[in-house]
Amino acid sequence: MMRFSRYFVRTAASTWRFAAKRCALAVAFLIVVTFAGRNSHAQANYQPSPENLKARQEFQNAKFGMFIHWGVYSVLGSGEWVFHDRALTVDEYNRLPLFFDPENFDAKTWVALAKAAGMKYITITSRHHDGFAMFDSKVSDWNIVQRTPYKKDPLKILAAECHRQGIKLFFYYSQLDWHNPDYYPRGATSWDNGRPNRGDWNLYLDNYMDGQLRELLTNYGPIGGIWFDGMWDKPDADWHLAKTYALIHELQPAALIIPNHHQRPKPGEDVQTFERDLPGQNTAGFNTTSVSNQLPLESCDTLNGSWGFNIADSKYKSPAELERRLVQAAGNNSNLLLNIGPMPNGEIQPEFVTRLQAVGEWLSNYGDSIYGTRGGPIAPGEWGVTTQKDNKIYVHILSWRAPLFAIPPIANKVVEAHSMLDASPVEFTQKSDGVVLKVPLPKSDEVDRVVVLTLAASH
Ligand code: FHN
Repeated sequence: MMRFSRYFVRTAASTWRFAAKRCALAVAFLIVVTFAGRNSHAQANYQPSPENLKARQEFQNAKFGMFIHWGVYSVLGSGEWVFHDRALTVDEYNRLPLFFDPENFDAKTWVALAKAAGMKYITITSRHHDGFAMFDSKVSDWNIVQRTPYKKDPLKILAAECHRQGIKLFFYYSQLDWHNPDYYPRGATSWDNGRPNRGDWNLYLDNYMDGQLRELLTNYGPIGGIWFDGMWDKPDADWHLAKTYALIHELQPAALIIPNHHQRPKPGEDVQTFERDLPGQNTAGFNTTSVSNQLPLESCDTLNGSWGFNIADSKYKSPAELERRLVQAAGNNSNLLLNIGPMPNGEIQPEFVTRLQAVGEWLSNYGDSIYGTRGGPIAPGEWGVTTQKDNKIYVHILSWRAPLFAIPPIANKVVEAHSMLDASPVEFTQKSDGVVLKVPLPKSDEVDRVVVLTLAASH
């Protein structure tokens, strides 16, 4: 409901702006077009470097990542939008960091949990829409080192641990800022929170935001990339994307730019991401764009219903649901970035831990059908999906009720088929109109019957 109202706020605001634009003078219209044009060119003539192209492949091979929303908002246990949802003033929100002291934060445990879950990368909020830097930033004192009793930089500690344990670290960075007065003119999610009615947009982008991005790309070793969010708050603004994207690619050519702007990918962006939907679906209401066939794809979702720690949210997805979601993502040629919101004391709640461990256990048996694969040759459906790697097609049957299972024609000859469950052979017949597999009915706790088809080499 809360989520709905947020998007409603956004939708209502953009509808109003749209109506206003239609009535506005042609000249105003031209300005909007020019601004949108600037963003749509983003980093024009961008040629990804060889390191970047390699990083894209590795990203696609990784398939499963841990999303972490963690900030001073977690103190209130009411999600990461609490500043906005309770319409707090800046002065009121400024008190929150005083209570953020995550004495039990242990990067080793976090990274070990991601690994136990079979996750290959971590994407953590370096700052969310409250603009609060969860890292040691010299650009402003609105950061964890200067404003909290904790006084340390958890991203530094986490980055070191990720490097030690061989996990890639990405930084989520909110372009939207509810705290900085220079985020002006304000966007669709704004409310009167005590900021002055003036501000310098150019200063916000070129000094503040790019300054912090420079810090994130220079002080934490090689990072996987930057995961942007919040442009949807001011879709018509000039976000100086060309400048920002060029800065990132110059500082770390292999770092991937992953924008969650819900628009078509723009030049300079390296991954297309989808929030709470698989690529091509739109159950969330804002995933209306077409799916890129050039860029790696990612889909993010929550383990319960919240991004930031929410003490009242117990809508945990079961391990079976999570496994199914991962399989569907892989079959749609996408990664799954699964979110947890750690508690303000730095611990990850047990409901998340046990579920992630269960997914990791499943992956220890079925990982070959997920990691390093790409979407398979058969269109995903209610029944399931396919993934493929080298001369293997993995048929992931998620729903079936009959002992015979038919799939559409496959170009190459199938030379062998077996069940991944126990390596037992699967009888099959291949004809020009399809392949029929003999698959015994599922066991009661079976999430995914994976049949591995080995193909003859094509000549
Ligand atoms: O508003 C945010 C939300 O808090 C969360 O960070 C998600 C993650 O994809 N993105 C935004 C909504 O699009």
